[in-house]
Amino acid sequence: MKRTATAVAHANIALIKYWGKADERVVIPRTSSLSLTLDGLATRTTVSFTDQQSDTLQLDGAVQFGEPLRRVSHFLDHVRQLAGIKEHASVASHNDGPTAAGLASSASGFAALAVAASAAAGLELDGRALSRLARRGSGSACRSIFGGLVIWHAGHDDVTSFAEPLRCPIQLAVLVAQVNTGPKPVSSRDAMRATVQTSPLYEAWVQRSAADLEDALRALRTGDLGRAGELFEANALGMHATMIAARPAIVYWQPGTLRTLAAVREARDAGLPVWATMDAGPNVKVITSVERAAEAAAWLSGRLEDVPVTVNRCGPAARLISEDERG
Ligand code: 2P0
Repeated sequence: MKRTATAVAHANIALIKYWGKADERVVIPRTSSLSLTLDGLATRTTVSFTDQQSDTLQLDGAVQFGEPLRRVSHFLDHVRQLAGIKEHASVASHNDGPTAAGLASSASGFAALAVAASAAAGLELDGRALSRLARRGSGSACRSIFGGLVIWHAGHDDVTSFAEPLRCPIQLAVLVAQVNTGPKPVSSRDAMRATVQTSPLYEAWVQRSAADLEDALRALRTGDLGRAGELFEANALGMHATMIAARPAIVYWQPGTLRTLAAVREARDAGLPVWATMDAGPNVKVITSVERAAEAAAWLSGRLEDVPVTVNRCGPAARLISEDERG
């Protein structure tokens, strides 16, 4: 058995969002979602099964205890069960971007962990099986197993809830406007649980999201970025409306968020093909076409001097890397 493996995976940004679980234990979502895997914001993770007494976790060089270690160890229990092994593992992970800032570090993190841990444990899993495995670590991670445009079928159990890549006739780019990259006040996991349990707007968003997904897929297939962009923005703002209506309210927005959203509307009024989306944090991601991405980033940077704007294109699938590539 190969005892050590290293994998790299990239963050993904949802275009039609995942927000709320039907089953918390194995992470089955209430809605299907659609995402774009990015070329930046990577996580590189090495897993080694050894004769040590317990699992260990290092994140960007810092030894982790408590909840982060518990979550990784719980995930490794499932890998051990699939592989029929008992050894504990040391896990060392490095993020390109900030951790837990609503920039999808758990997506790239658990996707890289799924690929590295399964290989180190001697499992040979195909893309679908890897996506199902990653999903148990963090829902959005199942989409980072694949590159480019990816759909996560909600399904109804562990077997039917998986991600798969889709062909995308439009070359999309995502600008990330970093309003604040500090850790978020409430984790996505806790925030979505509270929304499902207490928000009177949640069921309406779930129903609308199914229609948004169908309409967005049709718009992408026909090359209609304008229609797709409207749906992406509406779906994300609707998701935030469900959170704001939760009791107590979950408000990730900051003053810089509102300024950035206003700048995106102004850019659109000025003829740029830009639509905003947001995740569980104050940062704003802007969906545009690859052809207009540099122009849109320059326009937004001009308006938002204190908000750094980076350009991301479509990125690749999660993959194992060799000793030489580990750096
Ligand atoms: C998404 N987000 O579709 C949505 C939009 C944030 C807002 O998936 O509890 O870290 O580990 O399954 O995957 C963030 O949620 O949550 C997320 P868990 P996860 O990208």
